[in-house]
Amino acid sequence: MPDTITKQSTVFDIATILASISAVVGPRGMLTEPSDTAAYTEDWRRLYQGRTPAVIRPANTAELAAVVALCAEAHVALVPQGGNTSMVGGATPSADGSELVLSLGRMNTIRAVDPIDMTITLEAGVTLKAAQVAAAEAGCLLPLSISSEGTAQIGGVLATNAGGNNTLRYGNARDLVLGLEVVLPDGQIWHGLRRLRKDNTGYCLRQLFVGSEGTLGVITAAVLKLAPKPCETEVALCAVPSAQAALELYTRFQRHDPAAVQAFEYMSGAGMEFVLRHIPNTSLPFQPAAHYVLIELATPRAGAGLRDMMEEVLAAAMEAEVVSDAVMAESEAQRANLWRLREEHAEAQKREGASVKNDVSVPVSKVPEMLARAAEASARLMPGIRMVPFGHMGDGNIHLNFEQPPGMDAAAFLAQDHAIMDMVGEIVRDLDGSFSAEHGVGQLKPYMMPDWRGGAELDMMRRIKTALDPLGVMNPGKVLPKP
Ligand code: 2HG
Ligand code: ZN
Repeated sequence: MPDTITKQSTVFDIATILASISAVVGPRGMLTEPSDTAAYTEDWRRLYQGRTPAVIRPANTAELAAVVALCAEAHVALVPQGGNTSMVGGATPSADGSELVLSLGRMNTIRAVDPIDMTITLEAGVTLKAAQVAAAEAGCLLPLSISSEGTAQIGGVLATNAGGNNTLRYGNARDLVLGLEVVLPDGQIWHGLRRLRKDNTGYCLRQLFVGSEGTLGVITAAVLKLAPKPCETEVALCAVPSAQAALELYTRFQRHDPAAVQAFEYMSGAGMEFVLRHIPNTSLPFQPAAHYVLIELATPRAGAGLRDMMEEVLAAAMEAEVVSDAVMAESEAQRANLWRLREEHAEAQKREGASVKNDVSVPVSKVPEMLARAAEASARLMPGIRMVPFGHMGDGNIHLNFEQPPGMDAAAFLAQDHAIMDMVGEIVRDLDGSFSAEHGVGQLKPYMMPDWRGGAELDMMRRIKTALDPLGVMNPGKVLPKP
C-alpha cells in the first residue's frame, strides 16, 4: 500500500487523513487490517482485486458527510459500497490502493413504514430483504425482488437502479423512489426525503442519483413507494419446447390478465443443469427440458380466482403444445423451492466456472430471435462455449451469459470477454436493445459507452459529472470512460 495518496497534484500522508477520519467515525467506523478489508476489495464475481488503505463505516449521515468533506479537501477518492453484489465491479476500489471504501452497512435503520401513504423510509444500509419484511409486517409489499436481495442494500439497489423479477409489473427501483437523502461529493447533505406523489418544483434531482452507480454522490436514505400486499399468489414452473413457445405463453398470460402477472422468468436447460448440479437440495418436478418458464401471478383482490386462471391458461397452452410439462406450487414451501431453481442461477453458474455475462434487453418480441442468433454466433466464435441465458423475459431483460468450454483455462476464457460481449452487442444493437438492462456499467463496461451512448448523450453525462464532482473523487473509473 502506498504511504501517500496522490490526487490532482496534492499529496497527503495516508496516516494523517485516516487519523482525521478516525476522529469522526471512531474505532468501530474504520477497518485497516488487510484481513478485515479483504471482503470489501474484491467483487462478487472475483473479476477485480482492488486495494484500499481503509474501509470507512460511518454510523450516520452526519459522520458520512464529514468523512466525504475531509476526503474532498484532501482530493482522496471514495468508493461507496453497499452489499458488494455488483456484477460489473461497480463497488470495487482500484488496484493502486489510492481509494477509500465507504461502506454503508452500519446505516441500517428502517425509519418508518406508513401503510396509509404507502411508503417506507429507510437508510441506505438496510438489506432489500429486511425492507421487504418490514413492509410485509405492515401489510404492504415492497415490490422489488432480486436474486441477491438477502445481501444487496437499499443504497446500492437505488444507485444501480436495480430491476429484478417484478419489473414487468412495478417497474425498476427508479419507479419506486419518492425521495432521497444524498451526500454530495463536497460533503453537503441534500435533504430530499420527500414522500409526495406529486411535486413539480424544478429538475427531478433524485432520478439523477438513481442509476448513477455512486459517481455523483452517496445515497444515505430513501423513501420508497409500497404496493398493496397480495392475498393470492400462484407460482408455476413450465417446460416449454422453445424460446418462441415461451414468448407465446407470455402473450397468453398477458392477454388473459396483464395486471396479475408479477413475474415471467425464462431459464435454459444449461442453466437449470448447473443449478441441479451445484446447489444442494434442488430438484425438478418433471423431466429435464431445453427451456423453462417460471410464472408468478399475484393479486391483492380476495377471491380473484388466480389458481383457476393459471390452470386455465396452462391447460390451453398444453393443448396447443406451447407447454410440454407444468407444475403449480401447492404450498409456500413449494413456491420457494420453484423460485430457488431460478434465483440460484447466478451462484450455480459461478460454481461451474468462469463466465462472461451480458445483461441485455431487447423488445420482448425479439427475445427468441436474439437467443437463436447468439447461439449461432457464439458457436462460430468459440467452439464448445456454453450459452446460459436466463432472466426476466417478461420485461425483455435476458442474462445472456456464456460459460467457458469444459476444460478450458478460466483466465484464457476471460481474456476473450470483449470479443464475446461485442458479438452479443452486435446482435442486441440490431434488435434495438441495450447492453446493460439492470446490472449497470461499473468498471467492466465503460468502454462500451462511447459506442452506445456517444455524442450528445455522453457529453451531457460528462457535464453532469463535472458539475457535481469537479474533483472526480466519487467512485472514479466507473460508468464513464476516460476522456
Ligand atoms: C439475476 O437475475 C441476477 O439472477 C444475476 O440479475 C444475473 O448472474 C447473472 O447474470
Ligand atoms: Zn437479473
